[in-house]
This record gives sequence, structure tokens and C-alpha cells, in this order.
Amino acid sequence: MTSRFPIERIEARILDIPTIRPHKLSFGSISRQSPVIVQLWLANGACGFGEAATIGGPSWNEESPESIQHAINAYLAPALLGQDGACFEAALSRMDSACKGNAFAKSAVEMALIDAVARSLSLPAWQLLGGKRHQSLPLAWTLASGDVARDLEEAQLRLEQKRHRIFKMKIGARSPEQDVAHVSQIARGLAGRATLTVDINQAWDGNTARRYLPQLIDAGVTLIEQPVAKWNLEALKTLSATLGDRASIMADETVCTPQDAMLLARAQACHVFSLKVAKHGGLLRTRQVAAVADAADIGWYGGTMLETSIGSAASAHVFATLGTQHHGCELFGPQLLVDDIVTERMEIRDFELQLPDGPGFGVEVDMAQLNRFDRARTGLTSV
Ligand code: MUC
Ligand code: MG
Repeated sequence: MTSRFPIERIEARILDIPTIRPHKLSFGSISRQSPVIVQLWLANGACGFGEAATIGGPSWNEESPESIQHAINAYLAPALLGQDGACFEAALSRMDSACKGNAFAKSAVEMALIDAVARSLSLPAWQLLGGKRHQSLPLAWTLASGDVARDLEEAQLRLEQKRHRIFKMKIGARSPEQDVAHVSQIARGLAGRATLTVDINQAWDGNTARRYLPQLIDAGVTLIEQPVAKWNLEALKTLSATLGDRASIMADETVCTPQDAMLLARAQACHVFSLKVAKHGGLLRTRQVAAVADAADIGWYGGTMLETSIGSAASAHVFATLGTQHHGCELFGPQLLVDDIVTERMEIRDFELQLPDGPGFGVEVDMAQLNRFDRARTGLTSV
């Protein structure tokens, strides 16, 4: 069989884009994002873009911008050159043979591949991923300045602008008592006007979570993301069983592969999966994890690694194809960055992200902006 879309060239570069304010999480504070942007050219001249963003170098999980760029240049690109770009699953399997793990790196390459092929066919990427089921999704914003007054100001503005009415608070860096006080103050300030969620990013042990999560729920929190370490399935299970009638427990760092999803589903250890294209290793594998959620009566949430508009639009395309049991999405990454690398961002209207149409991921990359933030030009080093 002749190859319809031979892969000709793949390049990966690291950008450094400052954030509009420090973003504080349980494991540190970031003031810039360093996404890896992949360009993939097919022999027909079409070029697709992909992205993998990490948070705080390798502090969210094992991969860093530098390791992602290296895996792509040294192993993943050589495994794909000359192969048929239209055979997505075969490309994934070649990448798996060349390189164990490295899900973020693989996801950026697969993204660029799907964008390039979709553009060659003049189709939106969602058409190649099963078809669109949602036109828009409720869009959360994360309050993570670390300061109650500033968080409340941010939330008020976003409510007035009709952009966000789901607010996620990043906690776990301070003492649980301080976190409960912080969340309670914000909950009082926004009473009745917003849905409140928290992300603890693995910071608590099981006993701390059992003691303090009920207090957060009393304050008004309805969705609790990754309260305990990623390995702590037993604690997740107990929390889900005991708190489940008052709030939902969402797995994030614990659910990466379809096998992780199966373990969580079998143990009935959470109510929702946070889906993220990078940690699942691509758009197709995000659908596999979502399929486990669907089969196990587990909800899904459209998560982010704070990508630019490239990775966010790609995520929007796959989220657009998923089932109805969802808790909205948090593809607000572009708004957290001082500037973007596309000519026009996805639209936010009436508290919902309008899910884009094609061709490809439906966003046009501004090459001047890409060059402006390119680490090879700015000379910045790793975080
Ligand atoms: C995470 O763990 O969910 C997503 C939003 C945000 O503020 O941080 C990320 C990472
Ligand atoms: Mg999270």
C-alpha cells in the first residue's frame, strides 16, 4: 500500500512565556510556562502543530520541557520519518517501540500529526476523532494568586465578564487550617454565584484529607481534585465512599494510562477523571481513558497543563467528541499567559468555551510570536 501522507520533517522547540501573575500550586509557584511546540511537515507540504506543556519543569510529573524536546528529536522523530502520517495508531506504536513512557512528548507529536493530516483533508480534527458532540463547554478559572483579596477580585471580574463561574482553588502549600480559612473566605465572597472546586495536587496524606475535606465541603466546595498522592488508591477509595453523597472526588495525577483508569474504576476510587491529552499520551489515548470512564459510570473533566492556544485547541477538539457526563473544562491556559502564539484565540461566551472547528485544530499560528518566545532566541534556561 502506498503511503498517502508521508511524514517528511519534525521539529520541536521550547518557548518561554511569562504568566500574568504568579500561579501558586501545592508544589511551587510558577511565573512562566515553557511549552514544547512541535511542527510536523508532510510530503504534501502541510504543516501541523502540536504542544506539550509541563508545570514547573518536571515538578508536576517526570517529564520536563527539556526531556520532551530531547525525546522528540532523538527518538520519536527518527521513528516516524517516511512513515504514513494517516496511520495514527501505527505511529503511536512505532513511538512506543522507540521510547518507553514519555507520554507528554508522544502527545505533542501525535497532535501535530493529526493537525497536519486534518489540514491536508480540509477537515476539523474532531472529524477524525469521532465527530463533534458538544459545541461548547463550561469553562473554569483557577484562583491561585495565594491572596484572598486578589483571588476575589479576579473572580468578580470574570463573573462580570461572563467568562467563568466555576473557580478552582489550588491549595496544599500551606497548613490545612490556613487552606480551609482561605477557601471559606472566598466561598463567602462568592456565595451563590459560583461553583467552587479545589485541587490539592497530592499534598495531603489520607488522614489529613479525611479530617479537612469535610470542612472544605461545609464551606461550599463540590469537586475535590487529587487530594492525596497519586499512588494512594486506598485513601481515594475511602474518601469517595464516605464523602460521595456531598462532593465528587476527581483523580488527576493518578489517572494517566487506560490501565490506571481501569484500576480506579475497579476500586470505585473516584467519581470523575480529569482528562489531559499530555499525560494520556495523545488525543486518541485520551479517548481510551474517556471510554473507561464512560463504561464505569465515572464523569470526565476537561483538564489542562496550562497550554497555549495550540494545545488548548487540540484538547478542545477531543473533548468536543466525548460523552455527556462531564463537569466542564479548564482550558484557560491562554488567558494565564501574557501573550499567545495564535492569531485568534478560541471564543469564550456566556461562561462557556466555544469549541473550535477546523481545518486541523482551527487556530492559526503566528510565526512571529513563535519566534519571539523561542528559547533558542531568548537564551533563557530551564526553570
Ligand atoms: C493540575 O494539576 O490540574 C491545571 C490548572 C491549574 O491551575 O493547574 C493545573 C494542573
Ligand atoms: Mg490537577
